[in-house]
Amino acid sequence: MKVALVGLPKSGKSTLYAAATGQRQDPFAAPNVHRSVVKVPDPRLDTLARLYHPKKYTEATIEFHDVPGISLADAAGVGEFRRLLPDIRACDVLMLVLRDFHREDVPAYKDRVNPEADFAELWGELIFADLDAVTTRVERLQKSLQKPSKTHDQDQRELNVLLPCKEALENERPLSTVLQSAEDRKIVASFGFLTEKPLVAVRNVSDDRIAEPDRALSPHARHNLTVCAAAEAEIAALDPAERGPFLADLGIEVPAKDRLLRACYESAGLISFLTMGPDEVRAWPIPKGATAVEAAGRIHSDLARGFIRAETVAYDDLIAHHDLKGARAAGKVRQEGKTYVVCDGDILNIKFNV
Ligand SMILES: Nc1nc2c(ncn2[C@@H]2O[C@H](COP(=O)(O)OP(=O)(O)OP(=O)(O)O)[C@@H](O)[C@H]2O)c(=O)[nH]1
Ligand SMILES: [Mg+2]
Repeated sequence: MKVALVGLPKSGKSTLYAAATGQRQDPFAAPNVHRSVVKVPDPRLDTLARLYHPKKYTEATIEFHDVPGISLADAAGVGEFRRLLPDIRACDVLMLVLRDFHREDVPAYKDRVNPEADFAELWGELIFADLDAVTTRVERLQKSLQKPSKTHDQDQRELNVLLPCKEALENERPLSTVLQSAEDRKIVASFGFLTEKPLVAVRNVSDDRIAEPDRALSPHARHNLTVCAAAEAEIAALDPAERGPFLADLGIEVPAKDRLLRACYESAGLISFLTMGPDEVRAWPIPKGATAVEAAGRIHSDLARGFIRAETVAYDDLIAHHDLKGARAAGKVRQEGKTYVVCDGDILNIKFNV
């Protein structure tokens, strides 16, 4: 999964990126997108690794993209946003970083500190960028449909999906409310529409307000987090042993990194299934509602193609009966078919034949 940190200039994106990834940005680096992969900690994997001593241990990962600030105040800023758009469109989740701290030495965008207003401004820009892409494509399709062509039926299908999209965007409704069926989403997937992606709103507060509760900034955000990016970046840089006392001192229970990762996972509608063996224990992200054969395909296309059944045990059942042998004796190991809907924490052993 890829997550784009997006926001107005100097809202604290690179600082939040440091908090999430441990990678500090060189302040003099060129204003390009920076990427870093973060392992998603999963205590269930730790336990399985202790039980089975595998050679390898593989967490799910999230790739964060630190996008330079989007300034919409002038033509140069709008041009810069255009340049950055393909990278943002390639991400699965948009994390909007909204400034809610005052600092004399770091001028605020439009001289205001107002996360709600900043959200609304960014939101308008997301809608506009999608509308721009849809309008251009609709015009092109309408033109090509006037002449006979090999792609006529395909173009007509695409137009049928895009016209309601255009109407929604003109009424400032996001595409997540229009593109309901998997089929429609597939037809327009290559656009990477911004208003189709889940949004996580992060309100970046100053150190003295670090304990403020999360606050909804917009009904369009699936998750709203209150974070002090500057303090959290320091926390991320600490030795794990030093972290506990530092957090307690600040009055924080969970470091921002964990909250950010969880919000990304949940907003993208992902769960994890697990695999284990002498070679590797591993967590695999899949969409909620995915079936056993889809989970198998996530591991390797051969496993989906030659799928016979999935030997399945819930992680909690395995632990309650100490190990696989115990779980089996208690009748907790099930044989599931292709259409079984995988649950978070299912340990799967795919039987296949190709
Ligand atoms: N007090 C305080 N300062 C912060 C916080 N987050 C960021 N800053 C400061 O604000 C300045 C800008 O932070 P960055 O993280 O570089 O902001 P940015 O959004 O990446 O900036 P651009 O990429 O230029 O748009 C830096 O001097 C940070 O130290 C915060 O939570 N509290
Ligand atoms: Mg930055």
